Amino acid sequence: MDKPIVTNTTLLHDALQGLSQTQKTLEAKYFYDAKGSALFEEITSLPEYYPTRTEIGILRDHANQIASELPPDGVFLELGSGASIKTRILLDAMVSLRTYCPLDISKDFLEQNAEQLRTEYPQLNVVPITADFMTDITLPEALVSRPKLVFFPGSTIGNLSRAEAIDLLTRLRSLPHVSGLILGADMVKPTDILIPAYADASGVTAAFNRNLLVRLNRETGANFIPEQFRHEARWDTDMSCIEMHLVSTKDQQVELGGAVISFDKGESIHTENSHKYTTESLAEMARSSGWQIEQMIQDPAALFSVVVFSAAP
Ligand code: AVJ
Repeated sequence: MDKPIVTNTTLLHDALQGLSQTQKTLEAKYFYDAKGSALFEEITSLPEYYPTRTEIGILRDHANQIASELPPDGVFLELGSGASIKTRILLDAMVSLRTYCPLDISKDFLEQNAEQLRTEYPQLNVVPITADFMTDITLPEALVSRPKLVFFPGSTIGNLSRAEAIDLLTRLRSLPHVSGLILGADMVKPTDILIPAYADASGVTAAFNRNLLVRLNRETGANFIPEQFRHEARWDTDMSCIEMHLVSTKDQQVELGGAVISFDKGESIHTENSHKYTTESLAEMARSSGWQIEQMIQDPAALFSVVVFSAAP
């Protein structure tokens, strides 16, 4: 038998680790290869997937009010790609902004988007920072003493556990000269809205979920048959969390990095958590991380919140 070709040893290591647990898991961060990123883009315009369009609506309707949070000579620091329409809505409203720092783990993506923004906003100093905000947020020396407003949109925070979210918010609160944080957070709502948002009728989210297995096959030489796993979205009431799973449709075995992984029919791989919040749980997170909630801006149906945190003591 030929030895499978492994091009991503970190992915192989993490997958072996996750798939050897009682509840098999794969980490959601691995969704975003080129194909996965394109599928996520497609998800954001699905009729069932309300978060992106709702957050954009809130940002548009309250752009000036949010932009007024920028302190004089402030740096606007965004966690995430900075590629999006959301960034531009706020950049357009922040007429006095001189320095914009997108922070992202993917260097190529960052540089490409930074170049694009420099042409669109010639007066703006775009300073991309390649970093994993889950481990370290180190700013260039020239920016350390400048006042800062942080932007963390998209309910990306929802992927984090409660403890991880509080740890991140605490680290953001302790950035030198930080004055505020604009956070996008998705709210708890009835399951007849939540479940279809994560299990759409046209099957795009299912393809996004199964693409993890396609990626594992390509980058670790595994031999998953993606069609033999069914996409499922579940609501965990206690955790206020949507869980995505890939459920094995039969007893089967998969080879991965020299190991054989057995699946019983009906056994699942847990692939993502997407936490949903309430005004109370957001207030509690703020308290636990040293932030003050200044405003909680919502759409009329209260599906999504853009929360304005201030560092005021
Ligand atoms: C990118 C983490 C905000 O949780 O809604 C969308 C990812 N997963 N559909 C979310 C996702 C399935 C998304 N976040």
